[in-house]
Amino acid sequence: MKLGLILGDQLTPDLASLRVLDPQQDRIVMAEVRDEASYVKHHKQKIALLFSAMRHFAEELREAGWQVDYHAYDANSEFKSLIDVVEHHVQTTGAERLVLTQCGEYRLQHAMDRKWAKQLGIPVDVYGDDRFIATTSEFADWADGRKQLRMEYFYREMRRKTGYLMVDGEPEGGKWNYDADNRKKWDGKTPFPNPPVFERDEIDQDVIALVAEEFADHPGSLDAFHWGTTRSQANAALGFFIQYCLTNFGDFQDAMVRGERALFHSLLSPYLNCGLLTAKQVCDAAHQTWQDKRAPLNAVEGFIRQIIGWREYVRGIYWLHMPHYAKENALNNKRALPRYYWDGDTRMACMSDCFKNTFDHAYAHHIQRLMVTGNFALLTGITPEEICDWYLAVYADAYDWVELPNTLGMVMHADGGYLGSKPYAASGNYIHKMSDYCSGCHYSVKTQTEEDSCPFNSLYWHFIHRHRNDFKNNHRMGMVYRTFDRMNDEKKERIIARADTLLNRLDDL
Ligand code: FAD
Ligand code: DLZ
Ligand code: SF4
Repeated sequence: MKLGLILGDQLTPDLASLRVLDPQQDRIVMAEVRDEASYVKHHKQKIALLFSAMRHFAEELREAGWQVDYHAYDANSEFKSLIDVVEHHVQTTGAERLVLTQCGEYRLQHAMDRKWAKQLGIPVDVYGDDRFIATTSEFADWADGRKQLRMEYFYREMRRKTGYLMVDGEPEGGKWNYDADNRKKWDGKTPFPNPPVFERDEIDQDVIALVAEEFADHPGSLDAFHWGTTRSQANAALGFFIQYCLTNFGDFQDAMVRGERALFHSLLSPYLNCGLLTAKQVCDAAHQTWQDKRAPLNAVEGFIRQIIGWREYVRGIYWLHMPHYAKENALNNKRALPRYYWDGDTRMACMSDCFKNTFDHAYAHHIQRLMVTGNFALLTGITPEEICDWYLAVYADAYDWVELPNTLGMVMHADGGYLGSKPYAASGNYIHKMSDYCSGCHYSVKTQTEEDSCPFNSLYWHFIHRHRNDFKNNHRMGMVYRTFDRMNDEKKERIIARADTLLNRLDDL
């Protein structure tokens, strides 16, 4: 008899490990445990979503004929970690082997590889996670010999592999990438669909009460807990996106609008990452929309690229370079994370709106993460470890394999430009161009050195100035340095002095 361990982000019926187990003979174990629920201070909604989705999945498995032993969270349990639970079950069931699918996170996979088989006294069989489009070794082969990686080239391989938007070996429409069409500010007219709000069943209610009680000191609120927790709700969320959002997804992908949490984004990442939806299912649905002529190419290509391109690419980088990737700090940052990343209280309107979205919904869309809260951390030189822990804690979709390369690589440029060629540093001008935040802000986006000048403006030039040496060989930064050098010395000095003042009182902004 074998014991199959299913982790919280493996809630998929045709998971590799389930395919090799036999419901007649083998048993499944799933467990809510302290160590997984608190290795960072996960947002309350992230824990509630995961625990409830796990409990629903256990039901789904039982209905399909599996014998499932489920450990609900108990703060006083003698079992604090997954290995504690598994050890207990191996002893009580007499299992001869433990079977599982490769963990999403290095932390857990490494612990398993190092000590589980020895501690349990039985073999541990780990199967590759084939819910992803590319295997980790396929990615490693592609990356082999390349000094710098570029998502675009990997993405083209994935287009060829999947056949999405391909016609006779060529990209649909003649171009691989329609990103240039996807940078519009919101037009102020196109109405935003209201994201679905799911009804709560008894399992959800139990879990919400449990999280409120046991994780009261974790960030975020449970008041607007709207995430789906079952496969059918996740499917409904996908259907909603395809029907009401995809058409405008491309055009307004980079836009930000005050008080609007999702715009035309899909809100599907938590389901993809915990296994309630698969990448193939989501991309098939989007591709079908294109084939039925129900959405434009820039939208469908942009959406599919995020999944078979970016999502797969960051996972590849993660597994190729862990564990040392997590320690990289190429820009030698030393500053602590400002207070408002945890309490949300700042006069910067853009940051305040992103924090509100984050704490109310365990969500912020990509440009909010990249160009507002991420950009600010980059410009102010926050230590990569602190900002990575923050992103890992506060979002419902956050798992180390996807959060770390996005934060450490894409946002913080702490891998020295391995993941992306140029830092996404920007002044307030970019935020002003893409949003309506600045009109309602305490600070003025038009000026740089006044008492009420937008902090992003001088901090941007401070970043450029202090990292001249780091970027001296980066051709994509040449133009920025030429602009800086054309400023007269007095102006430069005033900007740098203003930024220094801000850096000395960051918590007060
Ligand atoms: P949409 O805009 O609707 O995009 C569709 C899908 O594409 C997403 O659901 C997601 O699966 C995928 N996707 C898009 N961009 C990326 C990307 N850069 N990397 C990987 N997948 C992508 N995404 C996570 O899933 N988990 C994280 O922990 C995470 N941390 C991030 C941290 C930072 C600093 C940044 C800049 C980005 C991070 N992202 C993360 C990527 C992206 O912001 C989210 O995937 C996206 O905002 C999720 O919302 P959505 O489902 O509405 O996405
Ligand atoms: C994120 C999370 C949380 C909050 N809790 C659990 C849990 O109690 N049990 C579990 O199996 N998984 C949980 N997860 C997801 C895990 O952190 C995730 O499965 C691993 O990190 C993947 O390597
Ligand atoms: Fe953000 Fe600056 Fe605009 Fe205020 S003025 S919203 S701080 S970019």
